Amino acid sequence: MSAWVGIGANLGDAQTNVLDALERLAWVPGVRLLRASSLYRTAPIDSCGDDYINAVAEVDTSLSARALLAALHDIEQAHGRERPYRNAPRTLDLDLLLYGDELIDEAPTLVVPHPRMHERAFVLAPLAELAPGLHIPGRGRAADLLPGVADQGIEKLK
Ligand code: PH2
Ligand code: MG
Ligand code: MG
Repeated sequence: MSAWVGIGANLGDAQTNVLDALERLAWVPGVRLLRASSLYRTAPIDSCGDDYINAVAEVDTSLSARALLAALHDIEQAHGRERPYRNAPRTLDLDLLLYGDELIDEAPTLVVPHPRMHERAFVLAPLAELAPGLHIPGRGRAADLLPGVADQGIEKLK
């Protein structure tokens, strides 16, 4: 199954945390890292603290969506992720954005497509970089959704 993972960090050395997350993702049994986007510096949306570093990755996985999500949480924990309050600054956040074209609603733990991905430049821009034609079930193509979030601050890093 092809799945897309969103990666974000805005505490500590955010860039190193995101790169380390990609490496750890590639090592998860049952997960093959297919490709990763550039890194982006992005203004916090409904959050606070420093700018975020964001990226997305496509994986091929034999894991269920639930097992993949658990593996993502393990990687967050390895980075000392704390959750003092909703959308608090974080050392590392890994979100399951898409799992094939499946619609999954096991709220609040597992909702796919990620419920806010279609309104966030920090997800849509890296997605459109790798797969502009990618279809977000119920929402449309990543590249077509980008103009709707043009007011959100985002800068592609080298
Ligand atoms: N993640 C959030 C809330 N706000 N803003 C940016 N720029 N990047 C994020 O990854 C992000 C956010 C909740 O997970
Ligand atoms: Mg998130
Ligand atoms: Mg998350």
